[in-house]
Parts: sequence; structure tokens; C-alpha cells
Amino acid sequence: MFETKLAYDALSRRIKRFTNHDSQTTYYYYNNNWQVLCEYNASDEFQRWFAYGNYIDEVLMMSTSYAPPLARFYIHDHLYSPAALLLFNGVVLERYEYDAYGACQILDPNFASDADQKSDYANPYTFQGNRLDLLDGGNLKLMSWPYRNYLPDLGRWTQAEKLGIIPNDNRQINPFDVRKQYKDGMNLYKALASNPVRNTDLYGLLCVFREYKENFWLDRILRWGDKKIIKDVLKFLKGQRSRN
Ligand SMILES: [Ca+2]
Repeated sequence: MFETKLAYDALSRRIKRFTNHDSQTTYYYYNNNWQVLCEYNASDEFQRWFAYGNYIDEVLMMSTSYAPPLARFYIHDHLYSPAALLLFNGVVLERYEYDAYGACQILDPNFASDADQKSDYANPYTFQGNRLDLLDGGNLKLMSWPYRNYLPDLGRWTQAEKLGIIPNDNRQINPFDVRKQYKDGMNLYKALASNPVRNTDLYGLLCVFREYKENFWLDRILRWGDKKIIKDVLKFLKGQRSRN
């Protein structure tokens, strides 16, 4: 029987993973942007580290501790989903393609399908720059967004929306119209507003149009977005951080 144990800290960051099918334990260490900086094994030995770009989901580089240490570089598509993993000289090591809801297909450099559909380089980052775990011996594909887990094969979150209903919203809620009572839609498990090729969700809290992410500066969001909802998200995140 396959078993996986995940441990989280008080801020919902996943800090440990154990899987019995490969007897691997991984500890994760984060920066203050909720990005995994480095990983250690059960013996507290350094395994690898990552570097990121301007956006929370923009992984740029993965470097291992193995001898000799090798840096591998990412290139992305328009949603910051890695499209390929490269060596420093541009040689392609592995390619990634996605269906609309982010189920990842791993390809060899010559575009042939990877035989076992497991990254030959243990690359954890796939759809929209979030981490993919192959659990249950590879039968269950589970992705980790900061606040929620996502099932790419189903295109749904595994947990209900965390922002909840909209109290005292100036949109004059009709109590008989449930469609507008929840911040991310009436289906509490619906991801990316059912438009995954355009939308993104930085934290697993609220879907935003890609244009907002491209301009992820507060003034732009407040100008273009739903001010009340965006403020609620920022307030929620600030509250989470202040618990640290
Ligand atoms: Ca493989």
C-alpha cells in the first residue's frame, strides 16, 4: 500500500513530505514569498535549491547538490508553466506540454513522449509554475498551490474556497442569487473560473485574469480588479503573515 505523509506549518506551507513507495523524506525551506528555496533529505543533507523571477510562480533555475552540481534552467509559456528544462548552453533536457487544465505530459528533447512520464530530472514545477507530486506510486497527481491543492486530471481544487462568502459587499447581494455570494464563484471547488488557458490563481485563493498577474502591482489591480475582493485577499494574506 502506498502511503504519503505531508506536514504543514502554521502558515499552510508544506514543510515535509514522506512517501513510502520510494522511502524518501523531503524537508522544504521557504523564502518570504512562499517559494521553496531549498530542499533537504531525512538525514538533513542539502539536496537542491531554486531561484525565481519577478512573479511568485516564475521558477528560473534548479541546482542540485550532487557532484558536480548542475544548474538547470526553465523556459515558460504565457502562464509561467515550464515548457522546457535547459542546460546552461541551451541544450534541451526535457520538455513539458499541458492540456487545458494543466495535466502535464513529459516529453524527451526530440518531442517523443517520456517513457514513464516521470521527470528524468525530478523537476517538480509544472502547470502555472506550481509543484506537482506523483503520489500513490504515480497514480495520483496532486499539485500544491500556496493555500490549496489542485488535481490537474480533474481540473478542480481538493479543498473548498477559503475566502468564503461576501459579507457587506457593496454589490447589493440578492440572498436568493447564490452565484454572487462567494468570492470565487458558487462552486467552491471550481478552479481558474473554468478558463484555465487564460486565468491564473497566485495563491489558490482567488482566480484573476492573467492580465492582472502580468501587472501584479497593487495600483493596477485596484484599478482593473474588483477592489473589495482584492483588498480581502491582501488582508487575508497579511493576516496569515502576521501570524508568523
Ligand atoms: Ca522519465
